[in-house]
Amino acid sequence: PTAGKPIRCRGAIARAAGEPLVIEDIVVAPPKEYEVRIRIICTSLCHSDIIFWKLKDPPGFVPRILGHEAIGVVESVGENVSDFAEGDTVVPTFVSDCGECVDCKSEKSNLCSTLPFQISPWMPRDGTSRFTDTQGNVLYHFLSVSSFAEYTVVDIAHLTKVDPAAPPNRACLLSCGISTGVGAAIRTAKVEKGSTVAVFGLGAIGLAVAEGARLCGASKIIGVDINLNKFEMGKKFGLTDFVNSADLGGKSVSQVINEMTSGGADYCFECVGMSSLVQEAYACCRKGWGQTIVLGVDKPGAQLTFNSFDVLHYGKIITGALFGGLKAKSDIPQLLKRYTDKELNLDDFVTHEIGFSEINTAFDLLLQGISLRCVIWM
Ligand code: CXF
Ligand code: ZN
Repeated sequence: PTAGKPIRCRGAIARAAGEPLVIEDIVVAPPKEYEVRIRIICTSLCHSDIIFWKLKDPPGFVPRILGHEAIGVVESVGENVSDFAEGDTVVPTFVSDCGECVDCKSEKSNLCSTLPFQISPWMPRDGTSRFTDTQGNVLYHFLSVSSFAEYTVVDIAHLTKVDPAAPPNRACLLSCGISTGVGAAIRTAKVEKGSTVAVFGLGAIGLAVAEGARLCGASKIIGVDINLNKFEMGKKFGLTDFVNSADLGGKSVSQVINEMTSGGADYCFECVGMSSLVQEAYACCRKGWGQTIVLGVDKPGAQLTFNSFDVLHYGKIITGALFGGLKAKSDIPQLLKRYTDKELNLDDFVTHEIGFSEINTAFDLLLQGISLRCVIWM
């Protein structure tokens, strides 16, 4: 009975940069063509939400509905939607996967060209909003998902159908962070059995890299962080060694890792978003075949510099990946199956679960480095 009509429901609105979200009634318009309206079951907080929540300007789009890691059920579909129907369980993603463009058809890329990744405050296809507050003011979207609301509208290219029997408080993690880390290890780097891996930054992304490397059979997985507690958490995801980067006795992290690995790790992953740490990672991946994979989100415009002779001489690879190089529509269901087959550890990422009305607590827990993932139930 709600199809085709606006839905009034609760949303957590970011009204000012860095200020607590406010839960208010919002109005969610019906989906337009190629769009689906979803009832969110649960969502979780990813560190990118915090980065954009704090941003003053540019772009500083407020008022806004943040959130981009979630799972939900299709409430209704717009015109030209044939692959989704009311009642389907779906995972939205900030990356699109149209399946038809040259990039989606290539095995070498996950960067869909039909709806290329952009940090836009609008719906990706027609550049308008589906949200208003009760005064009729437009609310901005976030990363094509906006899951901090009971209902949202998502483009079909940003939506993956999943097994409705899967536990939602686990499946939702595959919407962004855990897929990004696991994907970076298994798809972008293609870590081989017996490899040595160094992970810089042990938040959820770094620990998901460790988990991916563990699945690939890496023999040494070194975690670098300033918080020793993260090593304890990380053992459940395959971490074998720990380097406390705040206490190196005068050495650099790269020196320590070069010693631990007799000349450099096969794969280094930067999961903080700090250019100095990317340099360190690059300095301790092995000459000849070492790879450094950049996953951390730095400030817009941040630069990386390299010594040209080092690049020429050492033949190392440096690359990055959005969403771990995964294609959402095919890879999310596969990762979910690896979870239900008890191969992939998702359980230990969920350190906290709260109700929607307590959403600001999720921000506190992540900012203090206490949580990995806090699931927020609608
Ligand atoms: C990020 C990826 C890099 C740009 C900002 C958003 N995605 C999800 O957390
Ligand atoms: Zn994210």
